[in-house]
Amino acid sequence: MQEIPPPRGYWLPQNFGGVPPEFSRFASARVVVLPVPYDLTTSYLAGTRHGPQAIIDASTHLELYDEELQSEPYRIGIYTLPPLEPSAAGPEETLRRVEEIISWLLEHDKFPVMLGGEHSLTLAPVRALRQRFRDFSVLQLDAHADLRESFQGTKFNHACVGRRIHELGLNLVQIGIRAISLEEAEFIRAAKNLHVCFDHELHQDLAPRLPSPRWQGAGGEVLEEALAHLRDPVYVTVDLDVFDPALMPAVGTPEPGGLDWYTVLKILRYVGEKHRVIGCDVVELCPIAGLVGPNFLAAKLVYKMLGYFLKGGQG
Ligand SMILES: [Mn+2]
Repeated sequence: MQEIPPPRGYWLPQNFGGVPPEFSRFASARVVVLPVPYDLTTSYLAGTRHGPQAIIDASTHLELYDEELQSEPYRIGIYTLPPLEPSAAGPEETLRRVEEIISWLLEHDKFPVMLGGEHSLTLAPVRALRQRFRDFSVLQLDAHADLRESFQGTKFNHACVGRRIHELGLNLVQIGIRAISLEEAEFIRAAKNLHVCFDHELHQDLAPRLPSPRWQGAGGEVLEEALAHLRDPVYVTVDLDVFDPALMPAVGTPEPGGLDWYTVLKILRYVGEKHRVIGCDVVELCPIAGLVGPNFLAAKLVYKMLGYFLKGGQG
């Protein structure tokens, strides 16, 4: 039976960005958004399974012109996949499904953008990219190092994703870290190919009132030093709890402190200018009913990343 198309007009686009049909077809899109509503191993507040849809809903209200880049990044083409069905069988099967889809996207030369869901998902795109690129760096913006060997009975817990990435032999740079265990602190001290920029180091420049001027501007220098550890190409994973929870309260594990909007943008713009970025994800949005600010922040962050990483829609 032939499929009957709906008549033209009067339809609100239900894709990331609310992008018009000519810029949201799979064949011509450079970017493919994969929503993964999964939060099986969440340990504190559950609900990140609602994150991807909240980001897509908020994204339809984005201004698609980027005044900083003076371009319209969506013109590169953004196709949005339907939400991936997580497996009830456990984390490994869900990760396998995501890896399969990301590999398929890479075969079609798409730039993958995964929307989580919990952070354990990041291992899947990283594994898929590893099949294609022998070596790359992973930049992780996060309040947590996620370097535990295992947590609550599984190695595929959100608290272990950094460790799983690192043991693939990839270079890992973490920024914004402000909650770790003793086990993780010892691991960080001993590990190679791992650079951790702690949040408190970034906030040292809050101390210009101290008697010694040597603290002035230290945050910027620390950031620059951390980013110098990245080697091409780069995968970027943003756990939204990297932000100050005053700005981003809608996360499962909020931590006081954290980065502000413009510091995160500065980091991402720098990475897009200096490096070839091969994919990214934004994870851990746990929407709060009636509070749309955090959802919109997450949606705008994704769109800013596309502008930075794909050269304002040119690359
Ligand atoms: Mn985190």
